[in-house]
Amino acid sequence: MKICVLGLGYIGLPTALLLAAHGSNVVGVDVKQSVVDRLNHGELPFKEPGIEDLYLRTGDRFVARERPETADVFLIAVPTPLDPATKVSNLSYIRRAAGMIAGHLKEGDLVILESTVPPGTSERVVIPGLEKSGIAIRDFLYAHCPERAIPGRTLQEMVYNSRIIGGYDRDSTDQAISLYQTFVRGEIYRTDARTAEFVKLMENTSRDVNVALANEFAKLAEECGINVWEAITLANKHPRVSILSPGPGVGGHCIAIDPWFLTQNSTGCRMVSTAREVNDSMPNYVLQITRSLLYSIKNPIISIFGVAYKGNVGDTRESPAFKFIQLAGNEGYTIRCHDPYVRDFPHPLMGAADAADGSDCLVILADHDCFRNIDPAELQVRTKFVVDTRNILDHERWIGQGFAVRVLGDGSQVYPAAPGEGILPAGLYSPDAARPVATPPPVSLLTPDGRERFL
Ligand code: SAJ
Repeated sequence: MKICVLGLGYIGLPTALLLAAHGSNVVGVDVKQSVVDRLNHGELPFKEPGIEDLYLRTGDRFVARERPETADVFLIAVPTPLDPATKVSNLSYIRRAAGMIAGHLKEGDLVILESTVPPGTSERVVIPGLEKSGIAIRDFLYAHCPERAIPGRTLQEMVYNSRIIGGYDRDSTDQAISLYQTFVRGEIYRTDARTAEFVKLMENTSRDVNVALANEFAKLAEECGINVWEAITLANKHPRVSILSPGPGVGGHCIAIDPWFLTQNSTGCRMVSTAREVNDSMPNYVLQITRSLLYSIKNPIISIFGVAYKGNVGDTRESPAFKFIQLAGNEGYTIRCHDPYVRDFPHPLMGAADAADGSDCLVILADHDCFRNIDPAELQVRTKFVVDTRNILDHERWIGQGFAVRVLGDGSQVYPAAPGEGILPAGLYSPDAARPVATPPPVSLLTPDGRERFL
């Protein structure tokens, strides 16, 4: 079996390598010559656990090219970006891939779309593009098999996650299932192409809405004098509750984008777009926290730790760090960035010690595990402020080194602390003593014995 995989990015390349490692002859196609050249010299364009070993297991069954060739199966895994101005999907890469395949399509070939697309794209865009070959659908096979693997665990999830396979017809679904069964160990569920498109978008939209809920809980907890992290842990003890974690915003190439694919043709849906707004507002919220610490420090320097869109990955696509950096820059702050996972970033990246040197506030944006081990005693900062948006630092250790720690979503400390005295509660702070100049309004709580207590 010869398979052509179009798009050698975070999904296409691992999929191509898995297919090759399980016995198929695979031609990986990418329009970027640099990617093709690097791969043909044994160099992988990005990091992902296990990918180098997998590449070695493909032997001579994987080769990279700039153009597709005649094959039995074509698999499309190209980007589907969002036009930021209109919030409408840009399907140009999909159209181009379909056009390239049309030049090589034969009767009986199978074409699979893995890229995430708005509902109806297979019928309205991809299949008509393939039919430009002169071969009508039913004389070739077509299925949409949306990818579901999470960056950082891509290979494991590609093998062990369940898959949804939506064929144009029964034969298409059967053939696609046979192909995925060569390497997928999870369950494979059958449906039609349009439902598969919709299911994928529902999955990511549901995650986005749930992160937005966690972010709103964080803001509410601060207003109520509660530590949201403790509250979420307790709420999640309920057998039917599973609240996600707040953070500086939602990034990545999927969850920040896919909800718009679902609603782009709709006129009456509000919850999905509201969740997007909530998540998109989080960098502003983190800046507000940072500003409240720094507002009277002259020419403040802030050090951002973690510019990747989430922990333990080097991917910065749609990272909330971009918006935070832009807003902080507009504020006049000098910005330093540190991220041990990221290779390319428009802002210069520095080592942890250099980034922190002379800084007035460390802002933790991505929850890289290695940040847990940073020794605050080794950082030569000017002012000992740290904003932890992921609740990952060992706060006692930082406090022990004289830092004032402000944790996103933690409004639990009623009395203010200066640097060296503990976790800073929500509120505005004077720069020298880091004491609130405006304390949060009193909050009344009912104690377990039914008495009212004012914070
Ligand atoms: N995030 C939070 N709090 C959380 C969870 C996530 O703030 O509790 C943030 C992350 O920091 C990140 C963003 O959300 O900025 C998205 O991260 P993620 O880990 O939730 O998801 P992705 O984008 O890495 O991968 C998602 C996955 N989808 C689902 O879990 C439903 C993955 O399975 C998909 O294959 C992938 O999108 C995709 O390519 O569509």
